[in-house]
Amino acid sequence: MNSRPNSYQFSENFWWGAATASYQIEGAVNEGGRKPSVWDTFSATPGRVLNGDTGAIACDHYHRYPQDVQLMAQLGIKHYRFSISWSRIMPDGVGQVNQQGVDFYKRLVDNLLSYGITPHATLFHWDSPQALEELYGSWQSRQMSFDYADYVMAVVSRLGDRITNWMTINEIPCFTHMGYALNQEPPHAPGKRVSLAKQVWQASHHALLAHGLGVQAIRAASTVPCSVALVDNFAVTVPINESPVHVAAAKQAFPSCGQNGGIVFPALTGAYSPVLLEQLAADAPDIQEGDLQVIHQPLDVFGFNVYSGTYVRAADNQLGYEFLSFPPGYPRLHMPWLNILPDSLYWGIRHLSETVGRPDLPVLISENGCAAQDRVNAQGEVIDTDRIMYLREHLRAAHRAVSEGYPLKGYFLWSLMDNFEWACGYERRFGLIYIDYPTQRRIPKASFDWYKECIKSNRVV
Ligand code: IFM
Repeated sequence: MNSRPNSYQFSENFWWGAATASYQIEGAVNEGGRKPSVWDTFSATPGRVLNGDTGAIACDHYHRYPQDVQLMAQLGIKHYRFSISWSRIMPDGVGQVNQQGVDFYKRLVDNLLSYGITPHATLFHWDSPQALEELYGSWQSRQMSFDYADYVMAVVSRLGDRITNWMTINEIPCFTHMGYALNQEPPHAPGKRVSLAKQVWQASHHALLAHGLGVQAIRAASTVPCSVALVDNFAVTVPINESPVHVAAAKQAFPSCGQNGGIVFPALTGAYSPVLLEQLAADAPDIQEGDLQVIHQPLDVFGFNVYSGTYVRAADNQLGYEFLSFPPGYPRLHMPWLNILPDSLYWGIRHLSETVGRPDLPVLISENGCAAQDRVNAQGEVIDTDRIMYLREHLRAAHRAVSEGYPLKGYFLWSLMDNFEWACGYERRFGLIYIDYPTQRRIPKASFDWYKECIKSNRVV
């Protein structure tokens, strides 16, 4: 008998992992045959990124990956999610494959495997080749979807012997809706402003199509059985309390929250949400015949990135619900949007099952973590108890999902180490490992030891 009912014990086969992305950690932007991505151009443009930071050096992971993999082994993770840079593999976006780029990822993956760490590769985490931005405006063009699929084919046919866990695209709303929309704060590459909402939805439709074509390309190119996922940061509606009336309101509000109705719905059900299409009216994207079948590919797992959520309550209005804004003193970590709402993790998983209607689809938390105002103390330590509190509460929510029978397979903490946090540059730190950027010294934080203990004992400590 379990004498500690609240010990938050996970099953032996729960996957404990950590995540990063190419442009945020690799650096070496002019090495190994790589050519610029939209993020090189964007971050080099004055005023785009805080303090003028760029990913030119980042964590220098391109050179220091052996040390970073050693730290992963020390942490005890058995799963590592990273991304492959399109600009390293196909520097011009299309055509010639750059063998030096392929070789870098082979070295990294072989190193991971030698420590018994399973690689999970994201094929696109925002750093698309600048050449395609110049050629046809990247995601504004339908051609981008087909070029992405060719790139995927090139990667999987070369690395599919050692990587069997693939994630097509990370967070479509960010590089489309945030990349093109008017008044986007903070700005996001490519940072080109379009004049109509329809053009923004068209860009995300192209990204969905790329995902579908990418899944087909992975399955065609992999010579061994593999797992394929889409990663999305859909918006989570959280009931103000769990009485039936507010739970119903949270479900009803879900398709209209963020871009849910136009991204997670078509990807997982094969149709844009009718509620969203009605709201969008003339702003809805043009959908060609057959697109939705391509987009709605069978997946092996769904990657859910979760950081916060939106409270909803039932309301006596036409919709039957209302979204609630956060009160001024609501607890928040070190990003303007990082309101602490750990129930989002549980509710996101439950919505996938009950609201999107996919209880059959296994889920991975592909990102969860927080930025904190980390400081190295006089003893040379970083005591990030705020991060530990945030993570602990989210893992408890993950445990609730598992214990209620939802199909959660594992958890990837964002992030293994501090890195280039896009428009916020290096000022915002999400890592378990502190990076002293001037020296590139790695300092495991208190949260590193805490997570290590969770992994070792397979429970939330
Ligand atoms: O750093 C990002 C990551 O690239 C995508 N998901 C959110 C993280 C924190 O903002």
